[in-house]
Amino acid sequence: MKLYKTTRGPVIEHSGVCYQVPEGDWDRLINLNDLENMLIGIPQRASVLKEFDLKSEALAPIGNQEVWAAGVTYYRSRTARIEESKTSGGGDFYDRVYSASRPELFFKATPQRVAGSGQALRIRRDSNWNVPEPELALAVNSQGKIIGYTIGNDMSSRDIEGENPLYLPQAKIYAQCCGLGPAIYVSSKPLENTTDIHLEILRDGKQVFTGRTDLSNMKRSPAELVEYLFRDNTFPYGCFLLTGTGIVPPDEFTLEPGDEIRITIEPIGTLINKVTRFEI
Ligand code: DO4
Ligand code: MG
Repeated sequence: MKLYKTTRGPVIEHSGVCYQVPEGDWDRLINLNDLENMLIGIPQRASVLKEFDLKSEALAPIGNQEVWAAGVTYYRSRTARIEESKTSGGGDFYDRVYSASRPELFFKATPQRVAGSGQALRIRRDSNWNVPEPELALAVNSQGKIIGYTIGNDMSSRDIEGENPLYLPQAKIYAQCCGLGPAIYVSSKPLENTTDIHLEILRDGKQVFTGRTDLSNMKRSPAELVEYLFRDNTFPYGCFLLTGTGIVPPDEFTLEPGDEIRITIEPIGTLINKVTRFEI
């Protein structure tokens, strides 16, 4: 069941048809104990939403939740970061965190730094090497239960992080640094290991990069990441946790203003964002 936050409040899409969700408060809704069953019952009870264009009315599926992210959970991310931080001597840290039992977890975004599908994401004006990081995002309620899945884009400035690993918050947290959406795929079942993550980048309508990975390449389980995140921490509204990237474009690639980033994870959908640099 796909749950959207829209200009008309929460909406579910079921077999191509949209229905209004009776609970209009997003934070309360995603923290309901029996969310999945409540949503499953809606098509029998509610009337179909008419004259409703999901594409133009959907917002980022976030209310007051914080966005966190895990790092170096894929071998590809470890290797790319060892390479980019070679001259700063940061490489050993990435190798160590890849094999340690404690994962790398970092704060990624407040809700106002998040862009939904169709909205613009930014690259920093003081960076010349920027990439999208396409990641499975876990929607977690205040009790630490994974209630569903969405798509995250952990936009990153590789030159800033590569200069010194301590610059990571600047490389990763800035205005419009995080894509999220288009919907939460609400499910109490874990996603299959074969679930594909696909990235496509278009420039002037032409493909300039494409890459894919799947969840079997992720070194840590979603449950393990959530368990660490909730150790000695509370999230009264729940939170989102991006699970790390397994797709890194070649070193000579950098995003440019005007590029379109498309990240697809079925059964969630496609998160589409254009890149800008200056407007905040
Ligand atoms: O270690 C730095 C960040 C890693 C990251 O964001 C990722 O692996 O996705
Ligand atoms: Mg990342």
